[in-house]
Amino acid sequence: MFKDAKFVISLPCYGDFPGRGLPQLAVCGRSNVGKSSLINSLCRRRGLAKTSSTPGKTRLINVFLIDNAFHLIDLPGYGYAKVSRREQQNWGLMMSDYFSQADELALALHLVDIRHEPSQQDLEMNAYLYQAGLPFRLVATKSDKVSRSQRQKHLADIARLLAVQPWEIIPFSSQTGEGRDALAQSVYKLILPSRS
Ligand SMILES: Nc1nc2c(ncn2[C@@H]2O[C@H](COP(=O)(O)OP(=O)(O)OP(=O)(O)O)[C@@H](O)[C@H]2O)c(=O)[nH]1
Ligand SMILES: [Mg+2]
Repeated sequence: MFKDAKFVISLPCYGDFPGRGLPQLAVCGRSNVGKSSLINSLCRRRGLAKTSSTPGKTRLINVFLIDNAFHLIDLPGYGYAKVSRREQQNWGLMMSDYFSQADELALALHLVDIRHEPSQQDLEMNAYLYQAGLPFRLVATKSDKVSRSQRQKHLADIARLLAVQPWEIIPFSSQTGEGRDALAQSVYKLILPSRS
């Protein structure tokens, strides 16, 4: 688990980020998949990242400083049907702006909902991460919502569509805390090997 977390800044455009230099952990995924909840859960701080049952809550790039060691980047979610075309284009620009300039990006966490087959946009996000050669881990959120017997089938479907092995996907629940320690550990191992 992370010991200390501070909110740093909200950015409409990553190019403006003044705090360069530290390694970064980026969190991406569909709107409402549970990105902000996962951040709060990893940091054990309820209101750190704003969560909402209404999708599309996080429209800016939010940056947090974790353990004075790395930046955690909460990226705005995709796939929310009710946003205008203009906002969708704006989202695309924000993401390409981020991924093209984030030289310090050490690991991306791609979140998908364990209950659903990955969407077209999940596939596109996955293809983008592969093509850009970015190191990423898949996290299957809301694992409390599927029964034990359903879980393996859902993980196998996600793995097949997103071209990873089922055991590489981390099941996660911000409600029960499942996956939290495993995820925090692998984050530390991958982005700060000297500390773990
Ligand atoms: N049961 C359950 N609900 C969850 C879990 N994680 C998130 N939720 C719920 O899902 C909804 C969306 O969560 P957020 O964390 O705001 O999702 P987000 O991905 O940050 O959404 P955007 O900011 O819109 O992109 C909220 O109602 C959460 O309470 C989980 O692990 N289990
Ligand atoms: Mg959010």
